[in-house]
Amino acid sequence: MDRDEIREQLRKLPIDASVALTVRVGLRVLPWLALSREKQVLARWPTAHRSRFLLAVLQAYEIGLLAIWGRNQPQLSTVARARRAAVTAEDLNTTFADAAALAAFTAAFAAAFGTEINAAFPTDAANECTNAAKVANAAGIKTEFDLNLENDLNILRKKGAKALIQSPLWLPQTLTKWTQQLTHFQAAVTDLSNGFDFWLDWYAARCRGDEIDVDQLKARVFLPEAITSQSPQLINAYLTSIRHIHTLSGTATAKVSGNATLSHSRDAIAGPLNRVRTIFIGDGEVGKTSLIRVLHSEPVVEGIEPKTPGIDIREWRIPDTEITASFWDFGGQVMVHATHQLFLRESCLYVLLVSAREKEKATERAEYWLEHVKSFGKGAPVLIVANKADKEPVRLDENLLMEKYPGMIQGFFQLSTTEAQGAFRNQFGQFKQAFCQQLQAVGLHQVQFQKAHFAVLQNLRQRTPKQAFLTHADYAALCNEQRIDDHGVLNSAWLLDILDKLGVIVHFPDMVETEEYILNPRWLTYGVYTIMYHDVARIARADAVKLLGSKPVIDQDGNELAYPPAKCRIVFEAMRRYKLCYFLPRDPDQMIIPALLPSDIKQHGFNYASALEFHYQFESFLPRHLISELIVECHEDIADIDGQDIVWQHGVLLDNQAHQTRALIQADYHFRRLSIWLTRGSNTADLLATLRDRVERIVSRIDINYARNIRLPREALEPGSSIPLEAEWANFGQLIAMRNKNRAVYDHPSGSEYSIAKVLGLFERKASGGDTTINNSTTIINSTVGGNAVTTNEARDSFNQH
Ligand SMILES: Nc1nc2c(ncn2[C@@H]2O[C@H](COP(=O)(O)OP(=O)(O)OP(=O)(O)O)[C@@H](O)[C@H]2O)c(=O)[nH]1
Ligand SMILES: [Mg+2]
Repeated sequence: MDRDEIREQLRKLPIDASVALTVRVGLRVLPWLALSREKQVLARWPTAHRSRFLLAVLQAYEIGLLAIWGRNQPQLSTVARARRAAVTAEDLNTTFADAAALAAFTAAFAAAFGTEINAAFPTDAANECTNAAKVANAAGIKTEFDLNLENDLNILRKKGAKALIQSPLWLPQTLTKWTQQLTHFQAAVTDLSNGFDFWLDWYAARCRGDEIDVDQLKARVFLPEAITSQSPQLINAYLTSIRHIHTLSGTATAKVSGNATLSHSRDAIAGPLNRVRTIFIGDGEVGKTSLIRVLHSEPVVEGIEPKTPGIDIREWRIPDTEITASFWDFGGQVMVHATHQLFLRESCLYVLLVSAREKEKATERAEYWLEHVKSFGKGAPVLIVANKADKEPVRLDENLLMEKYPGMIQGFFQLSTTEAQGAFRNQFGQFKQAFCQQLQAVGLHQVQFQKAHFAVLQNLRQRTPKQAFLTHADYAALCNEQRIDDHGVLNSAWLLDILDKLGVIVHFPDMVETEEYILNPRWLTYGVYTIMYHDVARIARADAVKLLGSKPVIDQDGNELAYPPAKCRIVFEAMRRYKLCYFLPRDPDQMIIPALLPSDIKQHGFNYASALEFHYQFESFLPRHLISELIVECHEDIADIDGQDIVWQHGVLLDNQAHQTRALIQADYHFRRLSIWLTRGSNTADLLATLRDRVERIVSRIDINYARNIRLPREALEPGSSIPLEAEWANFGQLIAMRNKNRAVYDHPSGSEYSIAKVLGLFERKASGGDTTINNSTTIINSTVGGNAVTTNEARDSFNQH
């Protein structure tokens, strides 16, 4: 059958039929996937990527299958895009262009792009069928393939897409050569030894035409982020572990075939935890706590809500579901913005509140917080609430925000929490509906727990009222009891990470010094924020202990949180580890919290005129934690002038003995800039390299764009170039790109000319061992600046020119 014939047939059928047919033909040619000249299956794919590619193809089939059952789910398109993005364009052009992979991959993805399935899809489907037919032809099974294709179309016409997917893949009389090839395929897949047994069973079930369990299929397609970000081996282990999850009707499905066994199969029946986290953010007094009150049907009276000290945690059952949302209500005071990063997480729903202000201001504040979500929440979904609309309407530039944060914003709402049951009743109803929908969408991606995991969780919950801590040894014993190993893929460390993401415990993997996990997240948040809100930049340990123990604290479940002196160390350690504070080297009993230092500049007498100047210009916002963390990292070098440490909230003077150089660092939030001035000396470039390294490491944790600029020193002017009246700047990355292209002179737009070698000679560390500068970076990406290919670093440096 040729392409046009197939297309004509598909045109007469619902779109599902096209999806089902493409998935079927893809499945049929799967055993020929990436066949090398030596007839080795998978061998055409680079060894290092084989598992990843194979998993991508198999997951693509699953997306296609689910599209047949719930094609209009917007979440499915999101998942399809994410999986597609996991395979780079380069992979697709080279390795995936492989005929069998193409049939499998593109067809299944095209099928899943919900809204994009349109009248053209039967054509695409017909293309994939003919591609698959070519593979069949090359494999010498063309006649068999055609017979089955005819048969598929027959079933589609008579019984529809779902029936087709749940019928045997091959007519019995056509299973000759194919079975031989299947054996090769199975051997190649088993050789990968990355847990693909699961998929071989899965494939066997598709070949038999087993019934599709849609709930299970959903659980496999909507994987939690904590899983998708892992290796194919872990993803496969997870898929294996959820084979027996509860279906919605509550019965365990055990239609697994083959002889692969689960390590804990007899007690593996479990399901999702049914918990999602929502984070309420926004400036102080915009009404976050009030909105949470309204959702709990509590009255809101203007003027009586106290400031939220740090983070409050409350639970809320999503109406008509089994899912409980935990609301994390972040206090909006500026001094704790830097601290919030510790507790912002991915895979949450964010509710961002702004309140009535002039348009630019409200939009700017929304952007400020959206940058946080983008950076720390990895682009999680956000609902934007313009609150206090009873006073005056909040005017937000919605188009600008939608454009700047594509895919993140799921809705805008004008609300009044004081009038939520009055004049703004309808608006509140709309918000609540969208809110519940979004929570359920986040809930789709829940981790599916095994019974053993649930048992650990339950045990931890029972302990929480009595104790806020769990020793590492107790946790190990608990896992041991439930036969959760400390090795293997879904091990006790993995469980710990998941429990942290769910907000059940707080676990900082890097805090090896402490011997305990914190069972009650509130214990740590309350501890850290109590110290931050005390608003004293220098505090002795003993006083901090007194402060923490000064009044009883009750958590959301009514448990009293105790801060015995021995445990307070954990709060200090978390703050030190996460660079919220440092201890004075000359008096280690004194804790210094840079974010709480006075904001007035300290007198430092630094000579700007002769200094070299380098700065980071941030595109959207200067992260609050950057300067505090930098101060903590450099605290041993803080200059002491007349017995005074020269450090303040937004800046610091460093006296670096090792490099015999002074550096002044200052953050300017208005201009979104971090400036570094350096005294000149033989080691200036070394100190700059160290500082750059630190700054870039801190900001690399978040997804943010910046440019690196340098003030062009006059001594680097080319002979004959007139001395400019004002300071002139150049983009550091661009200068390096020019130097790498053997350009000698930089033409400043003002007309001045500078020697590139002289400029870079002052700012760059001489190339020797252990060099950390970027001048040897050669990665070329497909991006152009002014028509020239540039390196990744340079591309980032030039964001403001795009
Ligand atoms: N008129 C009016 N007042 C409101 C509204 N929502 C909240 N308020 C009042 O605004 C003040 C601040 O509200 P909160 O809910 O405490 O604000 P918040 O965002 O939690 O503040 P922080 O905890 O400091 O970050 C309180 O006095 C509320 O009563 C509203 O929609 N209209
Ligand atoms: Mg509050």
